[in-house]
Amino acid sequence: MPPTPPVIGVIGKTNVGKSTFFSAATMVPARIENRPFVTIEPNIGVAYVRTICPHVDLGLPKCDPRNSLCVEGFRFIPVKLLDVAGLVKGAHEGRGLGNKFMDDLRQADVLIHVVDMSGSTDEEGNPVPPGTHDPLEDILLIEEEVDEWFFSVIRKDWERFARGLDNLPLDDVISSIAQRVSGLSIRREHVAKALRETGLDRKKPSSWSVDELRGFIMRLRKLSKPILILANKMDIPEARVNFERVKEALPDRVIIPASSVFELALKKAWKGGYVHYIPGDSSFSVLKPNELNEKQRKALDRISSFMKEFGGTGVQEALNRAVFELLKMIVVYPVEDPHKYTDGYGNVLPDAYLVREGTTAEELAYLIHTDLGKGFLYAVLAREGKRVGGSYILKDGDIVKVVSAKASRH
Ligand SMILES: Nc1nc2c(ncn2[C@@H]2O[C@H](COP(=O)(O)OP(=O)(O)OP(=O)(O)O)[C@@H](O)[C@H]2O)c(=O)[nH]1
Ligand SMILES: [Mg+2]
Repeated sequence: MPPTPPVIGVIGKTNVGKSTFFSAATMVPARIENRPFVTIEPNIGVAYVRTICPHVDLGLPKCDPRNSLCVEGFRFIPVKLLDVAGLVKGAHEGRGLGNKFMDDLRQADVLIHVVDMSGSTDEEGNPVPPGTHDPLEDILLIEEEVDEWFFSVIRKDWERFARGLDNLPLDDVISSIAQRVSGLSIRREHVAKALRETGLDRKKPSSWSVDELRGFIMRLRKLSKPILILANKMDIPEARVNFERVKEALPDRVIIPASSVFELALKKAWKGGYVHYIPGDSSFSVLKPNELNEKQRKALDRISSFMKEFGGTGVQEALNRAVFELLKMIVVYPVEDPHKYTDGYGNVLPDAYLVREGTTAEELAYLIHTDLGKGFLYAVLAREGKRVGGSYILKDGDIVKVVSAKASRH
């Protein structure tokens, strides 16, 4: 089965711009208002990560994408985006809209934490003058809520479960824990890594103290749901000094300056045919200057100077870095004909697969089709014209033909 797209969960305090970010990224209209708790049911949509399409450096005139899009030489590959209800302090205990909404995050592989960097919403999400609320407080508070929720879900009935693990072989301990937490999209390798890194007694899990268990679960959270910080509302002047301060306070975190309203406005202008803009570009051009009124012209000018300063609106960059940097995924292109880079029907580079770093050629064969995997003989790297074995570790941008004893048209 072709890889399922990664799931990005959008989290944040209420009224910080989560739905605006979601709409800007997916073009799915979501309710946006300047008051707390507008979103109640999660919005689900398709967003895209952007990479350079190999047809460009191969010198091919075009490609025929099937599971993705190619826009002027940029390949856009789908990912699933989830916009959930806003959080407030105490959410994991049911405050605000509480637990149910955190449960929507179970399926997420990575989280984008939208923060109102301008400080124009108070602790409860009510509008206040810009610069009067500290966004750093929000970041710590909301992430603590996520951690507490994670802890309480896994901790439930843990003692009894742990007693059953005592004296099992390590492999079985890992598998049992992995199975127990699989509903939170935690994979086996996360469990193995968290166990290794925390150095807990694997022979006697029932002896772990609550603090040790907490340490283990916090490690699991960081591995299975890494969090990128979207410094939103950077178009409001007060946001800048906050941004610098937050960056200094959290030097190890990925923090992307962004304006979701600007990205949303640009996408609307593009839909209306007013501008030429490819999501993720650092600039755009105006197509119908004479059809714009004064207000629209001014708005586009503001967006343009913001993009000049920050290198874009930040929305596409956040999606890309969440998937490529935090989730460590790469893009590979399966083909049938390694000379023409086509599938069996002559489509050029039809598929772009997002796979985890470390995926092997044989694993890719299984992703294309189970039969291809079962009969795997070798793979051909189309760019290099080179044969590789099943244990070859794929690299970003590889174009791969799988040769199998059980040939299958895909
Ligand atoms: N200036 C500015 N305002 C923004 C930005 N993003 C969102 N907003 C405004 O912030 C307010 C809240 O936006 P929403 O997208 O509804 O926020 P939310 O986080 O989904 O809110 P809830 O669903 O109620 O928790 C709206 O008035 C948006 O127009 C931004 O980048 N810049
Ligand atoms: Mg919302």
